[in-house]
Amino acid sequence: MSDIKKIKEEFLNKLSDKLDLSEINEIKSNLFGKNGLISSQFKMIGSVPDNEKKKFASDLNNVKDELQDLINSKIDELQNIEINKKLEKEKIDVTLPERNFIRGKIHPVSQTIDEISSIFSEIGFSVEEGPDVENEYNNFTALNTPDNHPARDMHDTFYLDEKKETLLRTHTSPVQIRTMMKDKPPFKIIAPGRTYRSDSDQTHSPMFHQVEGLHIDKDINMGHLKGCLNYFIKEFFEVEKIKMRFRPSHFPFTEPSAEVDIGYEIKDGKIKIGEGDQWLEILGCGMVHPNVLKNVKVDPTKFQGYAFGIGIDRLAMLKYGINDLRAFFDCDYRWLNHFGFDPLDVPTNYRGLSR
Ligand code: 2NM
Repeated sequence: MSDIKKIKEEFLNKLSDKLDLSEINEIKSNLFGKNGLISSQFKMIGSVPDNEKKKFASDLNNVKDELQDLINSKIDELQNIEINKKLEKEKIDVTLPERNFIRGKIHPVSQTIDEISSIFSEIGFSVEEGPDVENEYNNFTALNTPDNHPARDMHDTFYLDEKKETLLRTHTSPVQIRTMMKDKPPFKIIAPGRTYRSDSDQTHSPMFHQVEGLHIDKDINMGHLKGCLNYFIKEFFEVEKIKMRFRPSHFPFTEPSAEVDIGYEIKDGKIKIGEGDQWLEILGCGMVHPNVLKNVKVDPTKFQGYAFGIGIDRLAMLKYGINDLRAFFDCDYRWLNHFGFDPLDVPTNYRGLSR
């Protein structure tokens, strides 16, 4: 029997056994690898006598094709079996109902902060943040608040040490102080965040939220302040026109200072902002005191501007018809579910500021 025939018989026999993929691959390389049996036969064609060459080559090609086909079909078969096994194991029944899951809600205060940030960012304000734990200097002294000022009293401020050097910030003004100390004017920023005062009743929570704004540049005056606040209130309450009045007031860090009221009325048990003859106090503001600017190394003869402070929690209550402040921070899941905002349901006035 010729070598070619022997190879064929031997391997047809081997391939009739039950083999796994690695065994078949081994046979494949024994035959067709670089020094495989078939490959070696091909190298021998040159030394076959001329009159036998044609038949030798033709037989060799036939055997090669036959064994190759057989091996490839065996490999295919085994791979299919493996794929089917995997499919069987990983089968997903897409007709099953989904598992129960709870989608969280956005807290009304977070929603309101996002809306406020978005409204101010449209007129060029950027958002700054700072720590809740502040030092006495940034919270009071830099803000022209004298040692004997009632806001410094233990009954109003949460101090964190005996010497009254560290405290929980009572407003977000220290963020403005930090920003003015680290950068150069002009400044056009808002600072939203948590603030703390030793106060707790129907309308006061010891932790509450504030947004303060600051615009410092050359030739900024109270007219700019009025225009800015007028724009903000209209945007926030989504009304075309509002009634707004400035009442003289006092803050150590502004001169002159004012409190701002907006007009409203109750119609069908609902509050309407911008109409009626009732007044609602919503913020404090003024022109930044020259002493504050000096404290942060800004020359008050070259730069001046306005600042304002707004309580966020009450704005949220007004806009979204929530009447009990204390429920805000109870973390009652049912309350959150009712008053919270669906993260996937975007309100019409929400300008898409990413959190
Ligand atoms: C208010 C009222 C008036 C205020 C002042 C400053 C700073 F840092 F620029 F001096 N920030 N915020 C300010 C002024 C805050 O809250 C009722």
